[in-house]
Amino acid sequence: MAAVPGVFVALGSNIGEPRRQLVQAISELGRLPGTQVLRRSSLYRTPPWGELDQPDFVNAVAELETTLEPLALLDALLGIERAAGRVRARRWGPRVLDLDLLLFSSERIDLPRLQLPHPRMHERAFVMLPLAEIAPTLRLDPHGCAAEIATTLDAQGIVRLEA
Ligand code: PH2
Ligand code: MG
Ligand code: MG
Repeated sequence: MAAVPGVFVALGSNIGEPRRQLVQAISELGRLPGTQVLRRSSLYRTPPWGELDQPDFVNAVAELETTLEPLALLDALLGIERAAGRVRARRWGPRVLDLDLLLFSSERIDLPRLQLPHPRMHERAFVMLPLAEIAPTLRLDPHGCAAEIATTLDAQGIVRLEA
């Protein structure tokens, strides 16, 4: 089967050594079967969103191409999270590694464990800034393209770390 590009994964961490864990996770994404990392954004330090009483996060976005099916990729992401020592605790709480599937090419999926495109990505500056860096013209209809959406969001406190 041909590898599909346009598969975007958001990465986040705010426990341990977030930068090192994100770089490690990106290299593990590239070692998944049938999968290559095509682009990855800079790392961004971002204030916590949702639950404010926790450390700042480091966030990034990577674009993959993969021959994996969406649910197989989701399982592989959970496997990388687990291997990094992720324990599932509070919703929106602190985490060693969070890998969220944002888009799988033009696929639309509405399952309890996987909704694609990710239904809330366009509201979150910690996702849209790194996404707009690597895919500014990517359309997220009906919200517009990634670069336009990113400029409408509150980016206060977000710092782009070196690439
Ligand atoms: N992830 C959350 C909750 N809040 N805030 C930031 N800045 N970055 C995240 O990745 C993040 C968050 C739950 O996944
Ligand atoms: Mg998340
Ligand atoms: Mg997650």
